[in-house]
Amino acid sequence: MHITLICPPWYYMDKIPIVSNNLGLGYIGAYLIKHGHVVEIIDSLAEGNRNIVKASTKYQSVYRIGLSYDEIVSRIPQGTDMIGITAPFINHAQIIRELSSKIKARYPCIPLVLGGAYPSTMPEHALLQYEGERNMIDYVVIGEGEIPMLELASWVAAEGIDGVYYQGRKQITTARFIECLDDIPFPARHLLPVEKYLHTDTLGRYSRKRSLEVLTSRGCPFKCTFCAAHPVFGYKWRARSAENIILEIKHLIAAYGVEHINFIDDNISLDSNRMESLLDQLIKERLGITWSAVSGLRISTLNKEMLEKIKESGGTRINLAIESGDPMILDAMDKGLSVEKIREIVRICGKLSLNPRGYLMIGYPGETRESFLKSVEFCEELKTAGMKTFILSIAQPYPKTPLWKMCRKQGYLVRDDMENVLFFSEYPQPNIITPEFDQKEIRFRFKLAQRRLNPLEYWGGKILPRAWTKRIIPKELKK
Ligand code: B12
Ligand code: SF4
Repeated sequence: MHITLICPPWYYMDKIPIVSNNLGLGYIGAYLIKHGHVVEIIDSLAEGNRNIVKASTKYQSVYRIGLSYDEIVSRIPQGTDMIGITAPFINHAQIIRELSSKIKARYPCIPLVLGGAYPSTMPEHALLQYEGERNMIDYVVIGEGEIPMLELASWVAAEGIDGVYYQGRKQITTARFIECLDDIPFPARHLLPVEKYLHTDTLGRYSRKRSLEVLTSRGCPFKCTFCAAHPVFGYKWRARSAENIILEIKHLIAAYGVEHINFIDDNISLDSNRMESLLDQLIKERLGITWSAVSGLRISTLNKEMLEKIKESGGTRINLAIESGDPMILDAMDKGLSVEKIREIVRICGKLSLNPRGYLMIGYPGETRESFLKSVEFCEELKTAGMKTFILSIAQPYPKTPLWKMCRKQGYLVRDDMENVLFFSEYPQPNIITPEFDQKEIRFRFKLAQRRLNPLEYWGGKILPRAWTKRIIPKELKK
């Protein structure tokens, strides 16, 4: 079969030429090619990331970044038998509707498959993209896409494929998880516009070093109440061997001259033996690269020996998932983390000059003014112990998470319209209000935390959202 995979345009709050490394499409493409299919990928985000236009969603103005829909449709190669679109976020729903309707208008008979975190989390919502009487999406894939996509391409009847949902199917199932990740090929980066990814990090910032993303494990056994990772990769942690990861890194160095690796795992250090083995090999092989773990390292998995190896192996920009400095809130989040452990790990990082950054969440249900201040004071203490800066966000209940279920039950949601809900929780736009706080109070707390913890990003009473991004906004976009 000839399959065309598409990364759609994105909505974003800032006017920045963002890219995605598209590892999801890369993995699916490589898997299909391994089994004899012909694959092409249209990365409309990276290819069109200078095409930034204002767009309106139900509650907020955003920017739409990427090629126009007509341009995407015109790039679909003749002879395509099946089209797959990735939708990594729930707020992609509107874009998916618009794009799929354009594709179906031109190619009504080509089956359209949708995968990613959005359909995995809200399959019914994702499937029912009507325009008049016509359904835009033929199949929705829930969970890992490699096996269902291969089976669809191999003409296996859809009713027999786990993780494939379509109109008329009664049961929603999740795709079979790939048990041995070493068995699947590396992402088909040769189909992607990799040159466009090399100098832009995951948040659209300029990266001096040639950098690419690598995924070394899937799944996470923890149940942090706010986390939306499980609908795609599940609770069972599956990991690639250190040898397999080193092979991929060597390939990236040889093929793309990569100097820095961004590991994007949910939980890269869960198994300390595997993590140490990976670090040992990075040290032994002297690959001359640096690396970071963008999603944050789980503090409970770290210790002094591991941190020393992280440093020696080229680990930079260490992000620590702290979330709160109040033990009561940490417990409410089911973080399984104590403030003593946080303190210990930050001190060691400080001594090793690892300059960690901490994730901090504001506005979790139960957070009173007192517990918020306790959290900020704790973070100030961490700054004196070696924490470089804090990445602040406002608690956002993503669908199907325990936090979302609880907020719904308690009537805490400002808007229960997950497609359109204010998605950009690092901005002061709270979607939770509780007896302890309203939206105004959360904005106040956010600004206060920003001023006390990140004074450089706070100026004259105004938060400078991503002041650093200005560095890479091209002149033509600064209108
Ligand atoms: C890197 C990352 C980012 C990067 C870039 C994302 C990207 N896609 O490149 C950045 C930093 C920009 C980012 C931003 C955000 N992110 Co993010 N991000 C991630 C992260 C850590 C890795 C994504 C990734 O590449 N995974 C690896 C690939 C292999 O997985 P995948 O893309 O899901 O693909 C698999 C399946 O989904 C499926 N599949 C995917 N596409 C397709 C297509 C077809 C046709 C098929 C059949 C199957 C299929 O098969 C693939 C292989 O098995 C994930 C966590 C995670 N574990 O995935 C969170 C995650 C996706 N992000 C999340 C969130 C919440 C956000 C933000 C909203 C955060 C914020 N507050 O601003 C923003 C949204 C930005 C926006 N414009 O809307 C949530 C998604 C929640 C949701 N349900 O929508 C996740 C799951 C994190 C979490 N634990 O909660 N993110
Ligand atoms: S936040 Fe991290 S540790 Fe917690 S469940 Fe999600 S991936 Fe696992």
